[in-house]
Amino acid sequence: MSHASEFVVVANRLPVDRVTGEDGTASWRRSPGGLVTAIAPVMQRRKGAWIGWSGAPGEELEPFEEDGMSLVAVPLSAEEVELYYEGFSNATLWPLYHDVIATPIYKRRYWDAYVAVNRRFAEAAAGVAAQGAMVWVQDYQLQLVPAMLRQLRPDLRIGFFLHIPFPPVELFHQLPWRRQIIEGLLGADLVGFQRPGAAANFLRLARRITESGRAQGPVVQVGDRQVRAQAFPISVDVGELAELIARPEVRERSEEIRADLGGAKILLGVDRLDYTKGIGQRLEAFGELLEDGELKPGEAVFVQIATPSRERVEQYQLLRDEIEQLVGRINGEHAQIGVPPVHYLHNSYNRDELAALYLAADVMVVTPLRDGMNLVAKEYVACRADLHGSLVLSEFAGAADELRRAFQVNPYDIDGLKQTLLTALRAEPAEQARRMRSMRRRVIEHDVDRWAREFLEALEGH
Ligand code: ADQ
Repeated sequence: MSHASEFVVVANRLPVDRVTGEDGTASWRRSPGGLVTAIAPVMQRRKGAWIGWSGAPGEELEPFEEDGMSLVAVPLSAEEVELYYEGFSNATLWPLYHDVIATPIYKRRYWDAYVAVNRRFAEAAAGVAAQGAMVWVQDYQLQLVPAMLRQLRPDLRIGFFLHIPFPPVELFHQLPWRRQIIEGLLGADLVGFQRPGAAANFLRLARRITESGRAQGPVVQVGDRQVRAQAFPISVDVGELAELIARPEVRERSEEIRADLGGAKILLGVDRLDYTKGIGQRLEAFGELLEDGELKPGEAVFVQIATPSRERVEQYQLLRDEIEQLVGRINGEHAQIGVPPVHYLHNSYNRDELAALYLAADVMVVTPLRDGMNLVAKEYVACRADLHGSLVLSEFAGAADELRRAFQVNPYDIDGLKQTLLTALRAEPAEQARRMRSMRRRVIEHDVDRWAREFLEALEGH
């Protein structure tokens, strides 16, 4: 492999999904999502390469070009998917970094695989980066890559961005490999987080480990290098969403959804089916409002879209059963024929359908128990150019820092959540518009392009 790329992104997954045509031929399609959209123009301008797993266990692929990007697949065996991805990434780090909502599983076999796979990603990056190139490593699956890569290629400028929360010292200290993770991250020149509090948590830990004491500003001294840690709140592709909601078929679909639901007020949840998202809490609160008679069946419906996620991890299987039971109980108690109060859809939808749902929803309910940012909240705001609708938002989502005019809520407080749902449902149009206008200003000015630009400028200027 030649050392050719001036800009390299390293992420668990490649930014493309395989699609199989009707004639059985396979091709690639750019994955949906803001990260790819934000980074693709930079990739195309700077002869970029993206390093990631294809998503198929055991698959070996030659580097290929797609969409003006050069893609380098890192192979993972089925066993590595189980130990590094489902194990250390999603059964150890994910719950630990989300306030131990579920109990993290600490297994040495998981850790060994995490180290081996991180090394493979670092070697792949070292193999494609041009002299002095900029490398941007993404997320919790690859926290050892910065230090491994620096050792292989001290000439590179290395950035790292964590998409999920970074826990307080007291929780992080549970991790048997805490020192290695911090040292891994300290291989970067710039470590980006969603919230200032996360950057502060990291700085505290890093200063303790390096015994560097308090430095000036948000930096840690590591030998003769300075590592900077700072918040760069991620955002959505406002332009893409504006284009979607302008399409006549999206507007028609939104009207159709409203008509299908019989003119009831619509509360909407859109999440990966994950125990951090607070899906149970919001359904519980809605069920109690029906129980108490605060809401009449037919007056309001709850549409919960839950994308299947990490289905081989046990905690996710348990969660699915729990949510499905809860939905069954609420509908069993409160449905009238043809009018179930909860519409639960365990499926993934395309962007058109999501935009139509956002446009149809009177109240968007985003109640994570902990969330790095939560893009759904920002997508809803970006779609409501009509200034209608209310956003109920957990104070434990990163988005709460910016969306101050949402109806903010502590999702553990079921009474508070019930009250907030009612207030949001009953907000006058003028109040909805006031809140929405202020939130839209923030999201429109701070879209995902700006996020990528600010991170890369900070890295370049480091
Ligand atoms: P996630 O935990 O996946 O992301 P989120 O930020 O809400 O959470 O992003 C989910 C994305 O998937 C959104 O763009 C949403 O539209 C889409 N989506 C959700 N359900 C869908 C469905 N049923 N069909 C189709 N699309 C669906 C992690 C962190 C977040 C952080 C992001 C980005 O956990 O805190 O905001 O990364 O950094």
